[in-house]
Amino acid sequence: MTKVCLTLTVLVTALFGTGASTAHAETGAEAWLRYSHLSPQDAKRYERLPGTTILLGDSLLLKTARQELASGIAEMSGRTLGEGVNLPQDGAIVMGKVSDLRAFAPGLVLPPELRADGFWLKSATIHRVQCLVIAGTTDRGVLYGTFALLSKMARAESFNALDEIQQPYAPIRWVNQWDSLSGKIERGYGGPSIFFADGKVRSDLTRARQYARLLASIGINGCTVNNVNADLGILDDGMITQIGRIADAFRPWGVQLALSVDLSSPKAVGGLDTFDPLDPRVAEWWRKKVDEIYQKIPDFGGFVVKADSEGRLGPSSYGRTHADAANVIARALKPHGGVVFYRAFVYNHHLDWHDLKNDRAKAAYDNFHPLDGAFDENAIVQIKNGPIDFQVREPASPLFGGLRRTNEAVELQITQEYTGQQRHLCFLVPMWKQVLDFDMQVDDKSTTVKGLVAGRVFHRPTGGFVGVANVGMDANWLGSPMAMANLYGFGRLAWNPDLSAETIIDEWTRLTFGGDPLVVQTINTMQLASWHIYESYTGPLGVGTLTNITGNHYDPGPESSEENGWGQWHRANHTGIGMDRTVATGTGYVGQYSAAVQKEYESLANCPDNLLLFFHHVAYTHVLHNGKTVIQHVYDSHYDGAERAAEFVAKWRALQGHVDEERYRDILTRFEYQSVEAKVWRDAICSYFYRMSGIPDAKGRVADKGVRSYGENPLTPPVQSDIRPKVP
Ligand code: GCV
Repeated sequence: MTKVCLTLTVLVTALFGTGASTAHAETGAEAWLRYSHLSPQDAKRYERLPGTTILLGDSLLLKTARQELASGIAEMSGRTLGEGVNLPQDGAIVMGKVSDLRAFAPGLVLPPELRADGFWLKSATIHRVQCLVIAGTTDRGVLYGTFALLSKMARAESFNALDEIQQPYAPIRWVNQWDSLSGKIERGYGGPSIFFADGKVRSDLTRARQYARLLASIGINGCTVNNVNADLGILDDGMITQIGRIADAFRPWGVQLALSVDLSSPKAVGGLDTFDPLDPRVAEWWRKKVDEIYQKIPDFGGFVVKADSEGRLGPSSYGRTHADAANVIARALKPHGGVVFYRAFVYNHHLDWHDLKNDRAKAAYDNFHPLDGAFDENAIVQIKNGPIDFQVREPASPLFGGLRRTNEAVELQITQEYTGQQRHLCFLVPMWKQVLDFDMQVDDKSTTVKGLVAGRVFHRPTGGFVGVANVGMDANWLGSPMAMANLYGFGRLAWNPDLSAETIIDEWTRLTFGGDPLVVQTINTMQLASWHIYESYTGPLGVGTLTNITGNHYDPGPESSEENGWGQWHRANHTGIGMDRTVATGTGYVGQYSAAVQKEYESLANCPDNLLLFFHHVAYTHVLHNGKTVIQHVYDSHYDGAERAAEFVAKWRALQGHVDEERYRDILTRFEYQSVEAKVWRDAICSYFYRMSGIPDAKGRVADKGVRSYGENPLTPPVQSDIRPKVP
């Protein structure tokens, strides 16, 4: 299997860089850009598609767009597009900026002003000839319009009377990679880095080019290539020259490259005796370093900074604020148009857990709310979706509603660190949507998280969406073909957070597996149910994490997530469970929300069951809104979740013969593994709470299986990567 994958990878790699794809070797490498040959019936819809492209301009991005269109159409329909300058009698596909279209087709009524990178797809008559227009406000917009058109064709949507405007919800639509120069990826489950190996940039950057193409196809316009726990060597002169090669690979796809940097760099590698952000020598150091970067990478995007967090140095070393730290870098970037993302993931990981008022969840708001208005206009505070750390369910971080005069971006985690590490199916779009749609009710007005981060609520100059992706060298990018729905979904939501999870998964499934109704219906249903199922057999009722928090963040480990400084999670004891975060009797975290949201979370009566244990400590016998006691719900949820996870196997088996054999087998093995793993979780967690509470399961299923909280799974999923955590 591995050998086959490798051989196919080489084949794909050889052909894929320019946008041309292969004869569809089913490794998952092409992800949603498969451009499968259309059935004769579907192909009929596109018979009248013009056979010539006319490009209004000659920029690199426009040329990329034309090439992508030509190769996509050739693969799907077998037709070869010609390239023209003048309109032929049988029409043309006209591609260019709206501003250039005005001159080319003066009679055409153009759409009202679009935002940057927006596009217009229009079936139009130009000079009495029937044409198809792909127009963008920017060259990047034309490329995005091209991908949108090809996606429609791949899903057999008609182009008749096409008249569609799309524009991005926010200017920032970035991914972060947590790659280190050694080639390892922190929390990466899809193989080693596509950018770095052995302390250097890889000599072959084919995968980086392919990645940029995938990102562009879903509207992502920036990528930070190295870990937020940044290697100090990333800013070495020689390294910047090497990194320039990655930027070259990204450029044709309109993806800006950015770097994570360590705040202590001026001292650690810059030869200064300080990194105090208010020291003029430090400001000068950053200015020179940034100038040097822009000389080599003129379209450089900017920096991401993790400071005073999990052992990284920060402004507290000099009694300075996070705004001081962000601004010294922002000012160096400003003349070049770059931005700095300053992460709000700042907390004390040595909290005294004996003190019940201590609460890691409060940290981001406590640290950043007082600094509102102190950040420069090209600084963006990057905020994780929840107040803790990418758990299976958290409320939206109150910090989103706590900044009015500061740019914000939401940080979502595509790589499934706490949600099954790509070995379990867990489609995260429904979870992300709950956060993005959450109404913070600032000033008693409708103020959704998506509106806040996009800068729409408080009229900020920039902001948006960041996803921690962590793709790797595995042929299928994330280690599992099904997990790619999360990367696709992130891009689609960053482009348009109003899209429903149903729409997004339906697009993804059709593009990834084709339009067979049984396949589409089965995969869509499984994906849409998967987050809830995973939550049911791992950590229901908003209990946070029950995973092994001090180890691999994967196995069940409810004991490990208590009584340590890294955070207080579930506070289970012999009488009750949950973390009291109320204002009245708890840590006071609830007080960080607007008054209207506080009302929802502060009282047991209003708090939704699915977040109960995040906000309240209750007796095991407390009765939920759904009528069950907490302990019985815990038991039932784990049994139900494990059963539903096991059903994935039979559902998938029904697709044999409808999905190519290679992906069919690969995914089947994963579901078989997951079905066993879900039972391991069920037994570990039920057993733990039975020991804790002493209350038997009303249905007689639960027994005390001993203190070791996780069992053995004899199955292993197919592993393409050599750096996955080992199954215990
Ligand atoms: C990159 C969590 C992860 C870390 C990660 C950190 C962060 O703690 O476990 O691996 O570090 O978040 O987001 O900075």
